[in-house]
Amino acid sequence: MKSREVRLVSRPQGMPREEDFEVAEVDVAEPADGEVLIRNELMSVDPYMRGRMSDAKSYSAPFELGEPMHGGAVGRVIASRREELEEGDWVFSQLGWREVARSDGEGVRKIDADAAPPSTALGVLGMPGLTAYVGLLDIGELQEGDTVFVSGAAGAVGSVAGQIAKLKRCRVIGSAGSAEKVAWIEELGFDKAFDYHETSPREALRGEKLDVYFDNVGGDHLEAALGAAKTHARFVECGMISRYNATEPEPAPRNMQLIVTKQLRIQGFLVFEHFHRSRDFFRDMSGWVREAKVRYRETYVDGIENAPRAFIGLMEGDNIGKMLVRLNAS
Ligand code: NAP
Ligand code: FER
Repeated sequence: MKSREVRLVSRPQGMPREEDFEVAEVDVAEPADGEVLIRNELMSVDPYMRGRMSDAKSYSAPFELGEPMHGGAVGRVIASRREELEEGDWVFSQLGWREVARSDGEGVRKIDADAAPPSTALGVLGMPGLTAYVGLLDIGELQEGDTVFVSGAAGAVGSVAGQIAKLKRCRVIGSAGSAEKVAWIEELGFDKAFDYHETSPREALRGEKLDVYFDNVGGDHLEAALGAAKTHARFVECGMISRYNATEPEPAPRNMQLIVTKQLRIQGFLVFEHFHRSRDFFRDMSGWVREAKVRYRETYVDGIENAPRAFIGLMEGDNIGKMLVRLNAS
């Protein structure tokens, strides 16, 4: 069977370019005993993949040049020689960036497509949602009535983090990169929202006293949050996307002494070490989504040939909510 896959062909310097990727057609063999074939319907592009495109030492191995990349995907079983999977089942796997995946079942998990749209397994009910949940509740130790600032607030993680904070009766401030994004997070109930291209984070946070900063951005946003933090505030260091494509060292934050004088707790975390919370997360978040207490949006790019563009678009802010690639648009 024919399938197309996306390979990394050169390690990006700065912002990735479409030439750093190639889309190749390959033959996929019939499944052997114990194997399964999956036709992916949707694949995820996520900021962490930028790290895997570099060969700097990290938590996990880099993508190999000339090999298909991988990442979260949902699809349907088209042939199975495994007990627990049947043709037609919806599954989640880490075998994204390809149309058809052949697998020995490792990391393949059935999903209930009647309970929630399969796309949500890549967003609000998947890794990004878990990141928001663990980050705010466990790392940030969110308390009712806290004042919380979320950067990257119209993205997959940030939009969920802000809504969890609203559910916990917090005052929530969010930053995002366009007027449309600001309008959306205001609609979600954020108490204050600003477009950081129009108003600097420092100006927007003037007069605010933060208990918690949920950082997705780093840089000037982090500097401004240090300035606006209360004594003993907690900083949840989830991501620093303003740095992921940088080629020069960062000039900011320039006010790190405030960590001492305000006795701040600044903690980074990776969701991979918090999968033990998946069950609690899934129970709570499914309920919140069902009751529309947490709302979500998804931005779709069609066709595997456009997956590199979708990834670059994610870095440039093209998405509202979760960025996904739809592989079999009819
Ligand atoms: P996302 O927010 O849905 O998409 C990325 C967004 O980042 C873009 O839409 C863009 O929105 C914003 N952005 C890009 N460059 C920026 C810049 N220079 N300054 C400010 N904003 C910029 O992605 P996500 O999957 O939800 O991830 C959000 C953050 O969480 C990332 O930092 C990611 O690395 C982190 N993360 C961490 C973990 C973990 O385990 N620690 C897990 C998942 C995600 P604008 O239009 O608003 O600029
Ligand atoms: C992310 C940014 C960085 C993320 C993970 C990392 C899961 C780090 C990964 C690594 O070092 O392997 O958004 O999300």
